[in-house]
Amino acid sequence: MKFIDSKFMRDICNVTKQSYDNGWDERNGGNISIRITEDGKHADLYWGYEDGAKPTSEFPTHLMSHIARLKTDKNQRVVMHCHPTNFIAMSFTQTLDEKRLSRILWKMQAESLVVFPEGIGVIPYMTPGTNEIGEATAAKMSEFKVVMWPHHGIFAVGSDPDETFGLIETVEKAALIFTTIQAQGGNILQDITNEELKELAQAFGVTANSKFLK
Ligand code: 2HA
Ligand code: ZN
Repeated sequence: MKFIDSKFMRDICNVTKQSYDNGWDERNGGNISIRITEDGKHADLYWGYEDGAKPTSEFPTHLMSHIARLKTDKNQRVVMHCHPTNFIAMSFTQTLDEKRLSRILWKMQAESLVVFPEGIGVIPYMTPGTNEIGEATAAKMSEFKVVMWPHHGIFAVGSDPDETFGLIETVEKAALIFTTIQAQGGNILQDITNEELKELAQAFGVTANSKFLK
């Protein structure tokens, strides 16, 4: 019996290939999981796990993030992790402040706030693959769909692989624009104002994180 529909399987192949082609999954970097909606009593092996291979080292974060999102939005069944270059670079040059980083990313393009109106969560740098980083990420996942892992990458959630990858792409595009601005001298002559962010949220019917708009 198959517990995941074939469209999801195809979409996983497509988004992981795109992520690799974008340079966000060097070597064995990146991982993705889908919470299946069965009774939890069955497992179905589609491929792999041969010659002693094990699930991703980030399994604790995937599992705990699914548990966290299930309480917030049970339709969000996909958790994806990868290493978007410009987003990671910002974790070196910018203070690790959720409000500040969220506002920078929101202001880089008019789409940003519409795609991640909660802003982004940020955890401190922690050793990957540990239960501790899983717990810290899951704690953020109750409020945010996107969590920055400083000096490492991104964790994002969504209702299907395409939506989740689209979220990562949007965040990374904003980070790329920020990087390009710095490369052009960093002198911003005009940008999207806080008032305009509020208007954007209203126009698109999304609830922006009010703590980050104050
Ligand atoms: O699974 O990206 O963080 C490879 C990784 C670990
Ligand atoms: Zn990683």
